[in-house]
Amino acid sequence: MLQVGPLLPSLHRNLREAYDTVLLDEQPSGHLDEHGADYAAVVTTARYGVGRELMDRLPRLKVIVNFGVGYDTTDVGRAAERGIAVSNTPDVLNDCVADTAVGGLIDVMRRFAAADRFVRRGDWARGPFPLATKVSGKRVGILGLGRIGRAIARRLEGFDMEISYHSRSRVDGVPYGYAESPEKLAAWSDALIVAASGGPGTRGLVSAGVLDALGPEGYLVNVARGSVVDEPALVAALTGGRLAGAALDVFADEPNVPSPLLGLDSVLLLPHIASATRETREAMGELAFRNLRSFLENGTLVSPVPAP
Ligand code: 8YV
Repeated sequence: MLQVGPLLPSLHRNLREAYDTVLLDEQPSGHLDEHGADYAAVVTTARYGVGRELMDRLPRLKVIVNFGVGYDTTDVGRAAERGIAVSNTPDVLNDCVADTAVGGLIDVMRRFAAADRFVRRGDWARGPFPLATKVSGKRVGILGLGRIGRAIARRLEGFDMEISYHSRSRVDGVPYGYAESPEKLAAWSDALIVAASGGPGTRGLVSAGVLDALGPEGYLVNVARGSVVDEPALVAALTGGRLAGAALDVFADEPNVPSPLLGLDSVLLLPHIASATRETREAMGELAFRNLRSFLENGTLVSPVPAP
């Protein structure tokens, strides 16, 4: 089994104990020229994945086990062509990602992190912190009403918020309004939460036009992928005062954060931590391990990614 990228220590340990595990990072360059055909299984994370180039160097590959719900770093189209099975870790992280989205929304509207900086700077002695924006009762648009989007919506109901969404298609049986386009959703919303999956289908979905529709009183929260938002347009809107604020857990080129955002008090910047609790990461590791074991024992995955 080939490990691509660092893994959660407990997952790494379990893999090493159960299987002959080779870390690609520790191999000399050219390792795959000689040994590429030795590997039937790869375990990786959503951060690294298996792109086309790496996949093509593994001619006997049968399974890619991805730690993470997102699999935009793996070329699933190519995997399907080659009959390579791919798994991810859905559901077990819904709560933590939804908690982070709601926490980010409240933080950026009430400006808690900015207020904390205000106190630490000693500014309180010079006067009160400027008034912020009320959270409860506001209109929130959710872009992508999958499992995580629905977990976010359920939480927002507790804040008496009005909720609408836009997804590729309408979701049956939910009590939320459907907007025909991201622009229409943004125009209606006080805050827009991005919970759509990454990948080519959603690249730049939150465009300059969507940000304009959200407007100077609007807030953006992104717990999905940096690629879903036109990042230069977002930076321009925030620095130009055409958006009230943003809570961002994901960026186009992690770990690099656009430098103009670093000095902005209206932005909450998080280092891709939405799923990063001990409980959730352990559950993700267990699910990844069960996927590999199941595939190697009986050729089936516990949580296969949907067909592309
Ligand atoms: C993790 C994520 O940070 O699940 C995902 O898609 O983005 C996060 O949960 C990631 O899996 C770690 O590589």
